[in-house]
Amino acid sequence: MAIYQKEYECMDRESLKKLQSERLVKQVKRMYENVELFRNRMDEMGLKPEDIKGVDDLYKLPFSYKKDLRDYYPYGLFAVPMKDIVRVHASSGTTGKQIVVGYTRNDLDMWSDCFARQLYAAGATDESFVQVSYGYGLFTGGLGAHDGAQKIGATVIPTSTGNTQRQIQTMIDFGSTHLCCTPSYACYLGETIEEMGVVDQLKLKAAILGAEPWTEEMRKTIESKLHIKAYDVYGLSEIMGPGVAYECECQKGMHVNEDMFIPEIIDPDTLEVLPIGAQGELVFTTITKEGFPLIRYRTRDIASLSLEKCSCGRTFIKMTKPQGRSDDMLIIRGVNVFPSQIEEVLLKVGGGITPNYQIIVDRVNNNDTLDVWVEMNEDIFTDDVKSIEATRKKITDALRSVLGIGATVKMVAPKTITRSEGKAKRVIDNRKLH
Ligand code: DLL
Repeated sequence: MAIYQKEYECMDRESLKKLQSERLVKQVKRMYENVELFRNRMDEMGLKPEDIKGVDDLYKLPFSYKKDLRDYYPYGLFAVPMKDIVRVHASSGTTGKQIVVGYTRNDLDMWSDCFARQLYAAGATDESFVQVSYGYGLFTGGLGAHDGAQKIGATVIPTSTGNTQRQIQTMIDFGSTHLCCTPSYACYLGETIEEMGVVDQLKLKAAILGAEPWTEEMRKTIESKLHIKAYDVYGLSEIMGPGVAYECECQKGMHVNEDMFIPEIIDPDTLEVLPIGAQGELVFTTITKEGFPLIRYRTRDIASLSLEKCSCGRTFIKMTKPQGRSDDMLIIRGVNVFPSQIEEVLLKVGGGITPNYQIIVDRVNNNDTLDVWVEMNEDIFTDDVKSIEATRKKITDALRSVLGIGATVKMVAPKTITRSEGKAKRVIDNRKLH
């Protein structure tokens, strides 16, 4: 498959380190001059821009946090005058006040390269039809994918989310070859396509899915429902948007766009930088961003990095699929549980259950409870009670063995769990209400 910017994507590691170092030194100097919070933090540490001579000095720099974006809301961390900011995006996340990010013309250009690299890696060209079913608006998904598709000269079909049956008709009529949306929406589209019985009318070859955690089991489900190859794309508004890291045809982790972002993995408790391969919190430094640069931003996403040679030829480091934000991690009866672990169990058990589920956590008599609602498909739903009970037991046993704690599994009728058009809301934690 073609590589969009081989000169960067396949750069030898030594030249890449040199490029990163040059860019980092410039970025630190620019930020010290233009971002008050950053200057204050450096001053407090007795650190001057001249002390940063290259990537080996990165560890000396102060971290930045989501709270900084809230404290300096809306524009207090921008490093250029507002006249140079040509677009803003915002993210509300799952908790609290929204955060605002801004881009210069050059930032948008670099960002579109990030997504263009992803599209090429998924086999798209100027002859492709890219349907963007991420939400358009303040969310970075829609416009981020849109600009990338336009950059490679593909025909963009900007459907945004929602109106699922019409989306599918458009997909058929306009001959969409590449689909960009969240994995949960791809699942919903797949389910509706099946119901409409139109899978053979699709020209779809690949989907580029991200913005929320999803498992390998979910990938298999989507690929088989839509008859496509599904690629994982990672990003976050604070750093850029979709395309901070992108998956190649090998589907073994996502290449981080290291000419623009330097990743680190830290231990979130000790703040120690961990060696390549260790799992921990992802931290990013933006080395080309002008409008809203960030140094050592703590993403709260849990992942690991790998420098293993990739057979696609790209030399950029790879990150694993984040299991979820540490903020999304549930602590149930003292045990850490990621919703994605539950998804993995459910889809592995398979046999009559759909990829739709809901996790309900509560506290009864000072004890945490974990309920997992699993939606059945029509086949098992109309089966006898015995086989439904057997599946329920299988799931209960598998959950206990993977999570190390018991869960109450409830099998619910087809179509009872709300479908998602954007990021799915899998967890209801009622403990916060008490
Ligand atoms: O979700 C940007 C994006 C749009 C990425 C479209 C990919 C595709 P935010 O709304 O700021 O930005 O949310 C960022 O979503 O910190 C992760 O926790 C999660 N996330 C994003 N991509 C993935 C992924 C966009 N591929 C937050 N796998 C991040 C798992 C992901 N989690």
